[in-house]
Amino acid sequence: MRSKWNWFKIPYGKKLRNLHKWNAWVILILAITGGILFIPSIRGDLGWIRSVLKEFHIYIGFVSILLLIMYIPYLFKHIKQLRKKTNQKINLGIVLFLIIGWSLSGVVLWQYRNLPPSWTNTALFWHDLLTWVGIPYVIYHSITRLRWLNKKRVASKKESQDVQSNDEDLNETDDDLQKRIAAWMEKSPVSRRNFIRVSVGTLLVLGIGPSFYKWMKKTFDTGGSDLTEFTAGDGNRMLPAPKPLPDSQKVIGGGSQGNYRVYSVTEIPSFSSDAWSFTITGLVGHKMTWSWEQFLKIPRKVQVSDFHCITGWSVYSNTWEGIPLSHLLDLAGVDSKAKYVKLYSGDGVYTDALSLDQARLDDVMVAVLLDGKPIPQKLGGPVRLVVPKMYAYKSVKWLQSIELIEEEHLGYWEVRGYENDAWVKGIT
Ligand SMILES: Nc1nc2c(c(=O)[nH]1)N[C@H]1C(S)=C(S)[C@@H](COP(=O)(O)O)O[C@H]1N2
Ligand SMILES: [Mo]
Repeated sequence: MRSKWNWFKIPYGKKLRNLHKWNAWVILILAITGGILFIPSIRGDLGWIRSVLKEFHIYIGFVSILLLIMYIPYLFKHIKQLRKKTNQKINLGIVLFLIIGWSLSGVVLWQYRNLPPSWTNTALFWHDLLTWVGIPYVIYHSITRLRWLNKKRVASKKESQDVQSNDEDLNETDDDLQKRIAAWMEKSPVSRRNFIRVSVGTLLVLGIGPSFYKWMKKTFDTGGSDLTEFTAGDGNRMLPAPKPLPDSQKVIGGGSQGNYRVYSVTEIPSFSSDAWSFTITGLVGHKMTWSWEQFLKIPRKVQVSDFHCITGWSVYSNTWEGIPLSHLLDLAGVDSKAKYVKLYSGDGVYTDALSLDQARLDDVMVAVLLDGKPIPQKLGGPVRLVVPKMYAYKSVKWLQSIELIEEEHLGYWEVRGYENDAWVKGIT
């Protein structure tokens, strides 16, 4: 190939067609990768692939922004040209709104480490909402504008004017199938087209509507109603039930604001008090093991704190009741050689670690109750760690064992690309 490809020398119409085609591919890739990243139940199965997928999604997101920038010089000409085509103008407006919204919120989510949670919360909301609305719209747009559906219309238009709109561009291969379709469309093109539009629209609404509704309900319900549901359907059998302290009983935080997304890298484990124990081992004066009954006798405290996941969601004003981690460390007596606190989940897979200084922060808690109720299985009960000033991947669910160690340990997600430094920006 001798001739150099030069974007600026391509005719306007072809430029728009190219941009449209590339944009379609980019959105398809973003929809697929984003969809996979969104599904909580496959986080564990994905493992490190998740981190790579997320990075890939971000790169492709930048490609999408680049295409938007490449389009801007032609925006006004394009709008002018669509003067009388109201539907296409509306479509253009919707698509631009979607792409700009996805881009802005995406950049904020990408920069989460440098921004306070309120920003990422808002960005995640818009990123999700635009996806719930935008992807069905894009699917509808792609199906109802398939070439053969518009064949007749385009063909008749062609006589009088040049066809500028890229997706109406006609590919004139006359194979049998196309002929048959053309004949079929000939009979009653408009009603058939409408029939297909209505069918596609209905299928999309029926297929995506329920999940969208669920998402809306979760998002706009700030009462933490999932907590009630999780508690009611709890699979843990921990007896006796822990008795809440007065502050916990009163739920002094006023009840959790927002909903947890239930994450687990394994199947959600369930526990029974017969088989459950809590241990502290490693570089300690006395190794400790508690049964559930013994564990409940250790004095607890109540705190109200917020909970932030790096993916952009937060749950505010949780009333936790539990044992300050520093108190447990004192009971075991930390050896002078010990530098880190390694945390083991009862799921047998998930671990994380804190430095001794971090572990001794006064809001780092081995929690047993949330909003006055035993922590349900899905949220890490019977016992989970909470580290309010750090991103929630440090808050190990189903915590059952603590080991004091000398060398640094990288936790489950840290090995798979998350920063070991998990401080949340903008909170103290
Ligand atoms: N054992 C275990 N603990 C875990 C996780 C996990 O997958 N397994 N996920 C972490 C992450 S990334 C987050 S955001 C929170 C989620 O807590 P939730 O499932 O109660 O919402 O738990 C953290 N602790
Ligand atoms: Mo997370």
